[in-house]
Amino acid sequence: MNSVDFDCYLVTDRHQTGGRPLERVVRECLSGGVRAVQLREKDLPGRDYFRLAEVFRALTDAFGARLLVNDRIDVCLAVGADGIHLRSDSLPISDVRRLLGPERLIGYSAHRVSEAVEAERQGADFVVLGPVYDTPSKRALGHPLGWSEIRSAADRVSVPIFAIGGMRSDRIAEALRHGARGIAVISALLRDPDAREATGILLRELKTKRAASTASPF
Ligand code: 3NM
Repeated sequence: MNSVDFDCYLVTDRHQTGGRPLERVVRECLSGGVRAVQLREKDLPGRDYFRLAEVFRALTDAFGARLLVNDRIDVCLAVGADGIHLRSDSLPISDVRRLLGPERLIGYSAHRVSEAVEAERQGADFVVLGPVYDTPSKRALGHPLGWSEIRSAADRVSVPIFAIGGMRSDRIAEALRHGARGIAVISALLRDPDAREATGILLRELKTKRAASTASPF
């Protein structure tokens, strides 16, 4: 149960859908094949976040997909989500593991290699590392990391690493080449007028490039 069985991690931001309801756009992504969604609507009050999480639990269940909730352990438990996604200002990973038990997934947002190493040590199941490229919502984090940080994190931790920040289909080959398990995305899918089609393109690219990167040289 507690396994990272996806390589494209869709992160939500209802402000990036061009006025379309978030649920509708995420449904399109799920029907295009997305297997894991992180509900991340940081500006919603608890009650609204919980209600939205209920809707997303039903939606992801209908597609047999994973639902992870950003930061809110109470909301994660209340809606029966598959996991939690933590960040540096969340409760410590090891305490969350104690609260949630071994079955639920714990993802962690890291911004440098040392944080990825520490997240694994504390019991995270996977790490999202970025921003790899410049991305408007993350300029406060400073300079983009570039691919070398993904490479050194992948060399130092054994949990899967997902590259985030400016990920698009034409950057998948680089992500995999630098040791990432996959990518985490917002705008590449949520901003696309045809999110189902965009998801299909992204997932086909992941599959093709993964097959190429694991092909035997002989
Ligand atoms: N976290 P897009 S970058 C939510 O570096 C988020 O931790 C980041 O959006 C990090 O796919 C980011 O549109 C935004 O670039 C990702």
